[in-house]
Amino acid sequence: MKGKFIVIEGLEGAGKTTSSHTVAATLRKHGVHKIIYTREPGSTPLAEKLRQLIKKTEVTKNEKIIHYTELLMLYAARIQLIENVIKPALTRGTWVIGDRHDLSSQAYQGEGRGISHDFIYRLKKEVIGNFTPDLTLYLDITPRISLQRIKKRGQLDRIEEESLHFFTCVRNYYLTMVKTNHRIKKIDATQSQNKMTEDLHRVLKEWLQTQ
Ligand code: T5A
Repeated sequence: MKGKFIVIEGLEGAGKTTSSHTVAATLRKHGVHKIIYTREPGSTPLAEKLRQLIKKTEVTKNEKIIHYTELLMLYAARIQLIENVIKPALTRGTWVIGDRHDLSSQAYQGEGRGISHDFIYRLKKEVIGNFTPDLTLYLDITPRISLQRIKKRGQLDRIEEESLHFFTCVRNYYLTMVKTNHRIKKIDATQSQNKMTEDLHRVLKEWLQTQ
C-alpha cells in the first residue's frame, strides 16, 4: 500500500512542530508505523541551504530579496524535497508528515507578498504538477497570538519581521481555502495544547475511516 502525505499548516508559533508528533502518535495507534517528518523549506541538503538564504537576514543583509526570487527559491526547495524524499517514501509505503507545503507559498507569497495567484498556480503546475497532500491540517491562530509566541523565542527571522497586516492577509487566505477545499481541516490552535491534541485525534480518526 502506498503511504499518505499529511501536511500541517499555519502561522508561525501555531504549534505545527508540536502537532506533528501528535499526528504521528495517532497514526501509530491506527497501525501506521512507517512515518517520516519533513519541513519546508528544507529536509534535503540543498533545500536546507535554500532555507538559510530565505530566512536569515545576515546572508543577504546588503541585498534586497525580490519577491519572485523568494518564491522561486521556495519552489526549488520544494521540488528537491518532493522528488528526492517525499515521492520515494510514499512509494515504499512510508507516510510523510510535512511541516508546511505548497499552501504556504499561496498564502505567504501570494496573499502576503502580493504575487499574483495565477502566476503561482502556473509555476506550481509546471514545477510540481498535480502532486498534492492527502490531508492538510490548518492550525488557526490570530496574528497577534502568533507574534506573542514567536517573540518569546527571541530574535525574529526575515519573514517573522513582517507586519501584522502581512500575517492577517496570510491567515485570511488560509481561512478562505479551508472553506473551499475539503482536504483542508481547520483546528483551533488558540486553545490549550491538551484540547488541541484531542481535536487532532478526532479529525485524524474521522479522516482515517474514510481512507
Ligand atoms: N514560508 C514557508 C513561506 O513564506 N512560504 C513557503 O512556501 C514556505 C514553505 C518557515 C518560514 O518560511 C515561510 C513561513 C515561515 O516564516 P519556520 O521556522 O519553519 O520557517 O517557521 P514555522 O514553520 O512557522 O515554525 P515555527 O516553529 O515558528 O512554528 P510552529 O512549528 O507552528 O510552532 P511550534 O510548535 O514550534 O510552537 C511555537 C511555540 O508556541 C508554543 C510552543 O510551546 C512553542 O514555544 N505553543 C503553544 N503555546 C500555548 N498554547 C498552544 N496551544 C501552543 N502551541 C504551541
